[in-house]
Amino acid sequence: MYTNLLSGDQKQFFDENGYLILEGFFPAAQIAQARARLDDFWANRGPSCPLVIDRLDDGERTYFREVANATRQIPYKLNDVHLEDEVFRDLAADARLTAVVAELLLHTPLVINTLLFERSSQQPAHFDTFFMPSRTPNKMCASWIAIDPVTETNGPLFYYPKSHLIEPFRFSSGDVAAIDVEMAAAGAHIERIIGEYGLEEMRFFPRPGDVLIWHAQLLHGGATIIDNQATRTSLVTHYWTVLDHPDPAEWIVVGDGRYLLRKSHPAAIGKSERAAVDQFVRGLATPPEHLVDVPAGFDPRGYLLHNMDVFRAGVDPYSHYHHFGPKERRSW
Ligand SMILES: O=C(O)CCC(=O)C(=O)O
Ligand SMILES: [Fe+2]
Repeated sequence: MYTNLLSGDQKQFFDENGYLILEGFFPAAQIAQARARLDDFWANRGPSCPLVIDRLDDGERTYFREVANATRQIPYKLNDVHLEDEVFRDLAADARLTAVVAELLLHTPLVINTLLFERSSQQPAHFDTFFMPSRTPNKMCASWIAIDPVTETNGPLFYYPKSHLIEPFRFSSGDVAAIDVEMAAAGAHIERIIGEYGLEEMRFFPRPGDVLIWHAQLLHGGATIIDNQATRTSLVTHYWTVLDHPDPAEWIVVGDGRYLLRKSHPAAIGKSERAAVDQFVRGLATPPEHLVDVPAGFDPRGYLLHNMDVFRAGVDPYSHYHHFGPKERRSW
């Protein structure tokens, strides 16, 4: 186990600014291996490959094994490659990187997902807590590992230093987790705080092997792609801590005490079916009081999207989780 990898100045910088850049963190050979592995993925997508790919132009989610080779030319995101491949797992859960994350979160990190991009997400400014709030507030951060060099033309990651210090936006639930129909209001709030606090946009122009770590509440996004020919491969890893999943049955432990959340790959769900899930969730009553073992922060939408058999059977996600969730190791 590594300890004290960060200087006091680095920790203070992270606390004050909401991000930290680690130049030359990964050796060139390891990064070259990751780039080659991505080519392998595309060349050898077997019928049993469970990976799911999101097209970022139309939001369509498909099984990686089913998409045409031409899909590689549009912005896309491959989900959770770390569960299938040790090269990416060893980046996301690198012993030194997770030790750094542990020093920032003051607890043992748990890899909850990885997103492998070959181009910018072109995602507008957002907080990751919209989509994956940790159950223990602020015990979350993300790492962004550069696999390709980044320039102005291939859609750099952008971020707003110190934005993590601003009171978080709360949806009508009182929570930071996004409610789909309120995203326009969240976007307007973001525009407003950028002006009000005079937040300054910074862009990350890393060399391969550089890493940027951001705080759960740091405002960031992916810049517009100017040159679509120039790839901008990067691996994003989101970490919670083991506090959020205290049951060791939920961990995959690798090497010397590095923890991945044990989870299944999401199902590939078309846009119309996803809209049907959203509608179903909007119509749900709050959980009946006797369902006491539904954990705080339980996400009924996420539960259905991960367990489409439950949705297709028309079963209430709270009730299903209560009766079968933990027993059947259902993820959400
Ligand atoms: O790299 C990007 O384009 C942004 C990625 C991002 O915001 C994320 O994965 O949380
Ligand atoms: Fe993000």
